[in-house]
Amino acid sequence: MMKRSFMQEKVCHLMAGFFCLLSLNGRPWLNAKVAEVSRLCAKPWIRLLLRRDASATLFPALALSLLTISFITGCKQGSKSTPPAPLAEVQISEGFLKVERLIPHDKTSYTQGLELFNGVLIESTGQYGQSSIRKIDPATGKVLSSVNLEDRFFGEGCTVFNDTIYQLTWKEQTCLTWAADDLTPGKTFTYTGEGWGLTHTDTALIRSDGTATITWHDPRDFSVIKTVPVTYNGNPQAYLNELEWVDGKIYANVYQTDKVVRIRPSDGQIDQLIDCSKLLAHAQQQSPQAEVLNGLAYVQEKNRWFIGGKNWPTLYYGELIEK
Ligand SMILES: [Ca+2]
Repeated sequence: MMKRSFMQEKVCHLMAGFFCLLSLNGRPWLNAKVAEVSRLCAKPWIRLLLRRDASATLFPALALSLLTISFITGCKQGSKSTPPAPLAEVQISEGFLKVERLIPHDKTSYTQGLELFNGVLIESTGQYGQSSIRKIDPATGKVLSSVNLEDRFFGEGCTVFNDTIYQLTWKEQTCLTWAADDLTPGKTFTYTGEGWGLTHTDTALIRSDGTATITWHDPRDFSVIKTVPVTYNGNPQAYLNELEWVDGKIYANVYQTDKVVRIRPSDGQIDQLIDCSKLLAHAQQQSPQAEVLNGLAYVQEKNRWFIGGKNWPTLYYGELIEK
């Protein structure tokens, strides 16, 4: 529908009101006024309109039609001119891991990436001179195979895409790749910025870098597809670390906290906080060397999670429960 100007709309309303008034012509208290106006009008067509016999039949119909049109178009105009409603505040839910099983974990393993692939946990570990990529039996925690990285690399997040493990490095701006079945090294890619966490969708890799921005990469050449700023209650949320993509949302543990956040990838807003403070407390009870929470692996077919941390002696397996 063509948009009318402000003046056109006002004229429409005035005309509707005018005809409404005329439709009441015939009532004694208006007769005198209408007759007076009629005499004063210079325009013959207005005098015609003000004739009492015409107003008795024609004007009510005209008035009703114009008021109806005016009302309908006025409503539509109103809806167009109403400023867009502010974004509804994100309802941030809370959750926790209902632990069902404890799995032993190498407490010298500085966990930087964790993901389940074909029933085996893939873990990336960090620290210069100690970094590795390894495969772990999720039932026993036993290390099935492990390959050390060159001393110049500090291992970070990892994910498996098309049977290839992608492993970030912290400041080396290098993404290493490995064959998922036997850890044979593959080609490497470069990127700008730091490497922290890594996960993937059906078509892209998603990287965190310690800032409040996450970056989508093309798995074929690691070129940047897009970036999304992440916010919590409208404020930038930095220190996003290990990642996990589950049912169209990104889970990230926040460095130096015992929280996991759930991020909407469409706009980067955090819509859930998962409290892992009890896990950290338990891990530190078992081993004083246990550092921060870092490690999320989702078990799709069972809707369960493995959650771990740097140098934690235990991996925690269970269900995420929303409070
Ligand atoms: Ca992960």
